[in-house]
Amino acid sequence: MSLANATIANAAPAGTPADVLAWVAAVAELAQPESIQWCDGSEQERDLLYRGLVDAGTFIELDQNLRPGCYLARSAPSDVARVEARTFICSADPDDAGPTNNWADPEAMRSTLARAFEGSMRGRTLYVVPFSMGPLGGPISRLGIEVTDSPYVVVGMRMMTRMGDQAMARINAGEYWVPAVHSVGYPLVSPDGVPRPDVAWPCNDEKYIVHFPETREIWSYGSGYGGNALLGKKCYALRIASVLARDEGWLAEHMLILRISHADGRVFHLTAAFPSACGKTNLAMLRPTIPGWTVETVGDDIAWMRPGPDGRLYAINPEAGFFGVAPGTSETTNPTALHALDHDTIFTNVALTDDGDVWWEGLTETPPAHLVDWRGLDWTPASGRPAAHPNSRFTVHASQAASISPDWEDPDGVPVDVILFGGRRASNVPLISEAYDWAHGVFVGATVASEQTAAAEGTVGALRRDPFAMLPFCGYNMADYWHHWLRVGERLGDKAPRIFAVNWFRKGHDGDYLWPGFGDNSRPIAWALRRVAGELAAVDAISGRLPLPGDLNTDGLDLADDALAQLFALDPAAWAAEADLTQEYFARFGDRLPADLLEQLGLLRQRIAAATA
Ligand code: OXD
Ligand code: MN
Repeated sequence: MSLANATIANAAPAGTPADVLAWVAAVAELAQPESIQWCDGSEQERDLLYRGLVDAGTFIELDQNLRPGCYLARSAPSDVARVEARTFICSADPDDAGPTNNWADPEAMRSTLARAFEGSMRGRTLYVVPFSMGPLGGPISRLGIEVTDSPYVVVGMRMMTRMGDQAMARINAGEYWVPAVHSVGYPLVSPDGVPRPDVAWPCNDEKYIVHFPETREIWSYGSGYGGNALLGKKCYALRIASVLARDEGWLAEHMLILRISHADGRVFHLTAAFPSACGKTNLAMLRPTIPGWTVETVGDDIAWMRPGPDGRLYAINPEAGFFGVAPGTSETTNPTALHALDHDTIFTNVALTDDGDVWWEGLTETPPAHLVDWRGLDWTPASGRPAAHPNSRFTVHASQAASISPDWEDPDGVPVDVILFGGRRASNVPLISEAYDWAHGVFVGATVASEQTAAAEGTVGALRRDPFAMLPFCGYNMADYWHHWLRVGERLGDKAPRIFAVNWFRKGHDGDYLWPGFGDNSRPIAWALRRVAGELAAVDAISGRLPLPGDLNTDGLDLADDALAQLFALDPAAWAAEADLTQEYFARFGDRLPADLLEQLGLLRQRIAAATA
């Protein structure tokens, strides 16, 4: 028995199943950590990890009077975001990954990973992190184990998942679990035994975020940041779970979940998919500006949805925390998120104030006169560069949001009434429209796009498609995923949620935004809910069903005279051009494209022709 095996046998809690022991032993044999720690999720364990992170210089303790329990981490400048170009789907057949994923040959990738991971944890501790995605023991929830050499990842997983003993107990009892292996790729001892000092944010220039959908495994190397490293989030809850969901008849989606109630006692649940940078966290913590409605947060990023015993679709939030973008979060844009961060929060790559607090662009109108920026450099308003990294983040337990719903941990989930799809569209797409039926809703989701606004992203005005906001997150062929959505809809029949398209970002002739957004997004949402409740009629139009004049509550809004007309304007010529682009885009999926979506394109063309005539 190797030394690694001996350490495992000593340290593994009694009752650890043989398959878990063998897997941890195999990873340890490959990565050669100095020691192994089986995490229990306790507060004592957390306190020790936090202390170690402070001692290592990874965590800076913030002023404990201003921000009790809060810490700041600064990543390496080369490790600040998810790396989509280094994210791989390794299915046996490239067509099973499809044209929107980076495919790599599974056998070749296994050799590459074996080389990268060999000795990658030398001199470090390998942490074994058992976790549940979703409330422990819930029928929609799933288990996993991440092994990682990053204590920052362990404390992040502790915030973002149900991590520790209780998850392990279920694995010990024989429940299904997904293995996830992570290394920052910065060994502290060379192959010939020479030690080197650690750095505050260890990582590697070579990065691999790898998914094996057939064996349902995750391997991540070289990054310590966010979704690259907290493997329960995008890697498991979206890429691997989308494959589980396809095989088992449910949906793993990049969607927030809201509970919306009216003073008259009616309660609705809504899920919504938006590409990154469309204000999803703000919507997840929406404060309605119209009377009578109350919004509570069930989830801010991911929804797992399954048909329930009554035939309706039920959603859980598989996560336990929020990993949100800090810049732009303020008392006006999202007071709920802001106050969730008053205590017990991990900040990454925000700026540090002179009194030991945090700051980011947008937090206050006037920046402080002096800061230490996200790279640890002195900063003043004259520095001419952001003080916080634009993708700087907070990691906080969901229960700290005042808006959190009493339902948020219901293991059975909440029944979904409405699904929203939104992109960032300066033109064409109205503020809100309702899909004609489920298949039309799938077409709407499949064609979600944002208009590129910066030349760096490509041609300004060109459409960047982000189907179902799942472009970087679907673990298999996107066309098969659309098939799957169509099948789920058939099964739900008339119990299916109603689908709506929204666009908060439409611009007027003068180039300014037409809609105030934020809390006023409650207005089109209230229209959708009243449609579902059967209270309102609608008018059939090119993109879907639109509100009748007067049905969208605009009381108290200071809109320009023709703003509403512009927000709902549908130009047949522009829609015809967009239909041509959709046809080109669909062609990428070849004969795997569902016939129903081509049919929907045909129906769209008919509506355009009718509006032109
Ligand atoms: C996220 C994303 O970080 O979708 O949640 O990019
Ligand atoms: Mn997301």
